[in-house]
Amino acid sequence: MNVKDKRQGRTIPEQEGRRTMTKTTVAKFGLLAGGLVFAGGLMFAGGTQEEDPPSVAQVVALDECDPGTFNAALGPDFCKNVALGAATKLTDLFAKAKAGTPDPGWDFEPDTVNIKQGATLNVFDQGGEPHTFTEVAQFGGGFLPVLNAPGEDTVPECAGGFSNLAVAKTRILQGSQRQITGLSKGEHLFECCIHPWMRVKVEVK
Ligand SMILES: [Cu+2]
Repeated sequence: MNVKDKRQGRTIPEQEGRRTMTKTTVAKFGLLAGGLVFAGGLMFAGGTQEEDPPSVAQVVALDECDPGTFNAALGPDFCKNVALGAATKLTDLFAKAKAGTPDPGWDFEPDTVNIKQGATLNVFDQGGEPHTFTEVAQFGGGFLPVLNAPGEDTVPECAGGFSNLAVAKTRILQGSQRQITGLSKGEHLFECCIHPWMRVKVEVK
């Protein structure tokens, strides 16, 4: 991800850069994959010259937050439940996490994603509250100790919570999506830094 930031950091305002970086990164990575021989000519043509456009894989974030109890504690409109009748109260969510049996209604689906190098991962928050989709070296605890399993420490990638810009950039608000591009071949682990039992393993071939 740092590569993208460096590539985009030159002239584009930071906010805009963040929004546009996925598209341009796809284009650039695609071009690199397509062959550097033609790079000079293709650079101005954008990403449309690829013979096989990168495929897109979908991941959805789900939850069953209860608006009454969540919003009383976390602010109005924090939770917009879309689970049609299924709802977990905030205190129940805490209790289940503390017991080491976190609520399965908070979930990324699918749990494992297989993509080819160059493909785009679209992560859509179809739940009622915010999540993060954060790459981690190893699965572990998020930045809210109250939601971590017993004895589970915060992983370095989640440390600091949203006051850490690197974590904040991985946040996905309800009803919005985040695109992940440029993943190298091999295994990548992603988790939610708020609800750390929400985990996805991405295999890039
Ligand atoms: Cu979450």
